[in-house]
Amino acid sequence: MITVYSDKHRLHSGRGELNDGQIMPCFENPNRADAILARVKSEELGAVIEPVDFPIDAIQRVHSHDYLTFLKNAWDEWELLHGDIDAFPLIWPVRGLRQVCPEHIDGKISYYAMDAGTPITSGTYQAVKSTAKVALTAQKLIADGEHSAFALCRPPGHHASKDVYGGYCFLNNAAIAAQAFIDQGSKKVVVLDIDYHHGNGTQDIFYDRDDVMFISIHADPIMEFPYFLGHADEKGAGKGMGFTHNFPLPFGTKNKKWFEALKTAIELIIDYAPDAVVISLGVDTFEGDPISEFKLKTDDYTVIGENLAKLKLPTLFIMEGGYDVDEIGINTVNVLSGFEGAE
Ligand code: Q9C
Ligand code: ZN
Repeated sequence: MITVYSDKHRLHSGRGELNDGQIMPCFENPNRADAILARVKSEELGAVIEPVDFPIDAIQRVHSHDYLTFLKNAWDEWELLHGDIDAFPLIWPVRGLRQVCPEHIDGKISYYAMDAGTPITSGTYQAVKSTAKVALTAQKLIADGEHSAFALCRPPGHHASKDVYGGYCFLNNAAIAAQAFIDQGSKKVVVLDIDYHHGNGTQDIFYDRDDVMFISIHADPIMEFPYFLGHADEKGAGKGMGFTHNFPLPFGTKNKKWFEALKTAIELIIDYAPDAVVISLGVDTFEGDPISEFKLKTDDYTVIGENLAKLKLPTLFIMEGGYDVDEIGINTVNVLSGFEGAE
């Protein structure tokens, strides 16, 4: 399996995130991608290639013009006022407040952010543009005939919506790739999100559509981030009704219950019969993950890959979360080699 990777992920490296009431070192840091790349190489998964350039259009199919302009200028506007300090929001437009975007950078950050865990730094915009290109390059490999490909995206994307960033995510790499399949003629695409957290951004982007089915297995939002989306009764809207499927699971979930949900998800995919599958691949379901409460083990990741291969569909893996840096490479590459081994 070919891996698409760019060193530009390093340009996004926050100094800290607000976690449990304290500024702590970022869980989402460059060491994650370094560890995955090292394992891809040591396991000889396949060639590692650089992303190619893409016009901004492919990103604009998913994200609004105003949001992309904000991301492009946010750091410069912030640094001018506050200096070389990571940019964070301090207020949110909650119930009773108006959704009107302010002009002051502090207000704009608060308008577009969903959490205080996601710093904007000097290199964030360049890094996230590059990671969208990583996703699009891997998507193109599949459009050109590869059966599978791995987009080693960092930072991740599935919490980012049309005009919202947060949960360590800025551009929704999986949604951008799924939309690219549709724009190139695919009639039906599935995004299967197996990150520990609900992919609220991806769900929101495709909620009223029947050409992109969204399926997510994740920690129940009554207990876990992103808290405000991902319940089982969210099924889609309008002509998208019935094309969103959520499998919220409790803290402590082990492989048995997790694989039951995966089995149901796979049956849904078979019934839908898509032209391609995009996997939002998070390995923060791992028992050793520092911010998560599921209990999957290293060998389970191989079985996940084997199960996904049974679909016999073109499959694009997009990297999302996973914060146990010592094990993230092993667990991620286990999914990919499990997939290849079962083909
Ligand atoms: N106390 C992804 O996995 N905050 N994002 C965690 C823990 C946000 C995770 C705080 C977690 C976002 C892509
Ligand atoms: Zn996650």
